Amino acid sequence: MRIVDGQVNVCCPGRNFVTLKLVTEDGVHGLGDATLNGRELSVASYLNDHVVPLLIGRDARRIEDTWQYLYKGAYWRRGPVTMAAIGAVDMALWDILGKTLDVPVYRLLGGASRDRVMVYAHANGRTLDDTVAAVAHHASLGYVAIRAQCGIPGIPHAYGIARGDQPYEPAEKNAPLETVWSTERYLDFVPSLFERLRRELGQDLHLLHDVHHRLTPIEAARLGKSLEPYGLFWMEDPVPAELQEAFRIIRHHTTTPVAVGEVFNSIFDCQQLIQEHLIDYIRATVTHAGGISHLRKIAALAELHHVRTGCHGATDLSPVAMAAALHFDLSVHNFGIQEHMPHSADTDRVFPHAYAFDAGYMHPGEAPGLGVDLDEALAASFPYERAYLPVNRKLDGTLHSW
Ligand code: CS2
Ligand code: MG
Repeated sequence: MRIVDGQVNVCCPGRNFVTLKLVTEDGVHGLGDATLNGRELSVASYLNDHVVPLLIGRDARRIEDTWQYLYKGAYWRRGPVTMAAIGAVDMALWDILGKTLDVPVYRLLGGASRDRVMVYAHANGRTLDDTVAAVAHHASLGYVAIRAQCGIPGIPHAYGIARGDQPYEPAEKNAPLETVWSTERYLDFVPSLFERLRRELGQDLHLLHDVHHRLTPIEAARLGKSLEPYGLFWMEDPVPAELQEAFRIIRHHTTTPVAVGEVFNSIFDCQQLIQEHLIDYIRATVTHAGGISHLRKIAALAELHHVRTGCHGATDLSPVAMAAALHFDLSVHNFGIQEHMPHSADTDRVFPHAYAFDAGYMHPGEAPGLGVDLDEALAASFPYERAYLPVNRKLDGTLHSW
């Protein structure tokens, strides 16, 4: 079953997506998501110029060997561009295998370990009142786990808050938006949000919060400690994670569970975090961490150390990645939770899919392969638009972590 063609589709049905399509000599095609938010065209070039020519003529069934060939053969290992490209190839090959055998991908991964996949929603608001209302609204939609982000008094455009009446979308068209940050105001304010959420909405909901890499370890320890009375499901990305040993400081001071890894691209980014039990949830995902094959290795290491998965699932991961994540989530034993940020109606039309949401849970569906397609004619009506994630400065103008 030789690969005879590979095409890279770049489209913008509300936000940019890069999709790899591989075709076999039997006319079966598979899709992979290669979207790297704000740096999309670099992965498109990596695939078009350097990877697709190597795939022509290869046996599409040799998924692991192709992964090793692209990873080790490049000499230049790891990095988000390389790993997103390899991830897209890997997803496309699992998709092809499932279609060829006429089974959904999760069956090839050992079958379902659970009946359905718990997901968490995003709720955000400019004020405490707005945020409490947004969390209550998502609970009324059936979500059992909700991430709460709130505007901070005195901080314009706090992280994770929608602008105007639009749904929250991290990237901005043209130049990056410059936002302002104050650790002091944030640390003073955030506990009041969760105190109110618990008081008004009770103990049953799983509540999550994303710090977006903005604190130092001792500040993160203080935040975790101050949130302990509210029993969070997790505190996400409390500090930049390049320095894995820094998490020892957080761990030493607080029992608030820690989730990390949406920017990780390989098992080596989280090896120490997992082996030393410094985190509770690993958020690496199929696109940016080298596809289903590599993510399963991360999950297997995590399983040994009581760490569960919590895959990144923001809107910059396309429906192809969402489907792949759901097949992974359904099958892997140490699954924890899956992020779910619904895509725009245009995105859902460009990528028709078999996966579905029902009362706080999702399922990848029973279609063969990943169960997602790409409407290329429709995608062509949404051409690429340059967009960037915001940058973040302290009150005195110093560039801060984003
Ligand atoms: C966020 C994302 O979903 C999350 O947890 O951190 O919104 C993130 O900012 C984007 O996905 C970056 O591409
Ligand atoms: Mg995050």
